[in-house]
Amino acid sequence: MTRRFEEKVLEVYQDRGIRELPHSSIGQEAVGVGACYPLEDDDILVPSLRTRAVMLLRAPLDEIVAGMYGTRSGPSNGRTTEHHMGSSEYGILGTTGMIGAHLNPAAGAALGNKVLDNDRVTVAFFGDGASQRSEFHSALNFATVQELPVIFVIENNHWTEASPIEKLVAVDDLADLANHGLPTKVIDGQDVEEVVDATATAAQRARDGDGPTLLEAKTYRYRPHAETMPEHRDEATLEEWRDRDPIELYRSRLLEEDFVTEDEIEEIDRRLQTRIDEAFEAAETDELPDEETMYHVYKDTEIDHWKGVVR
Ligand SMILES: Cc1ncc(C[n+]2csc(CCOP(=O)(O)OP(=O)(O)O)c2C)c(N)n1
Ligand SMILES: [Mg+2]
Repeated sequence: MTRRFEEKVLEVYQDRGIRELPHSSIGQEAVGVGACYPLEDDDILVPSLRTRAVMLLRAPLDEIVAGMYGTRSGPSNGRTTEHHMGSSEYGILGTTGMIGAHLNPAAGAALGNKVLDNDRVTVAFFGDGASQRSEFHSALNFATVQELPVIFVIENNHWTEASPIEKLVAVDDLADLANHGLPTKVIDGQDVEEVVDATATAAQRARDGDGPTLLEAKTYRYRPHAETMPEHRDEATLEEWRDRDPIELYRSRLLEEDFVTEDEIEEIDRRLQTRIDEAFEAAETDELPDEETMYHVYKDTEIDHWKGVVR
């Protein structure tokens, strides 16, 4: 679903534009999907700028696409696009434009659930770039000291916009930066089952009251940082990662194990494509929000200026 959805986003963006600037997660889907799969419906999810799978898992497709178009049926009724979207209804804490700023709120959500003595786990996703922010350390330290039910998942796609992570840190594994006394595990982010297993173990630990875990999932994005940005990475490395495509890997495994047939996979694909196409059609005709929607968002909002944003 995540792959087909993102392909559609790119197609529409290149063809006629949408309000949101796509930051594609193509290539990284197994991290978000795998980490959410073993969770309960009322666990709290805190996505990174790129964890597209989180919204797709929890929110109705029509609402997500409306969010991308900035129209009134989106979860924030047009106040923000899906890129930084949250929804208390769907148990998703929205992130902000500040990389890493969602990590302390994630620990806060986990503290809340601990105080309420419920069984809910919080899972926070963030990139390798966000691991360079001070929030990484304050959130991990606080969560460890307080034994909070939270899982931190680094989506290490090896690049922070235009900077390779190897130029930013002197360690091979970012997990080695997390010297805060919590368990850490480096996992293959292209292997969805490995992500599921690691998250299931971390979730159990959190529910047992034993505290947080940090998972570092090694992965790669196939697209540039965002659609308007230049490509800084070399084609050979990209090709190596494409050879370990998470969806192809899992598809081959399922076929080898006779778990599904080619026909069944094609049928699933067709069904998804139809649902996605319908959601985009609905968003094309959805209305933009009323002017009042913008009140109390920005001080002294220039409504005319806002209207001038190209759809
Ligand atoms: C504090 C801060 N610095 C810089 C930026 C600009 N910026 C937006 S995304 C990004 C890269 C983030 O890299 P990473 O955390 O690895 O996530 P990825 O884009 O690779 O998924 C940067 C530098 C920002 N949004 N916030
Ligand atoms: Mg990155």
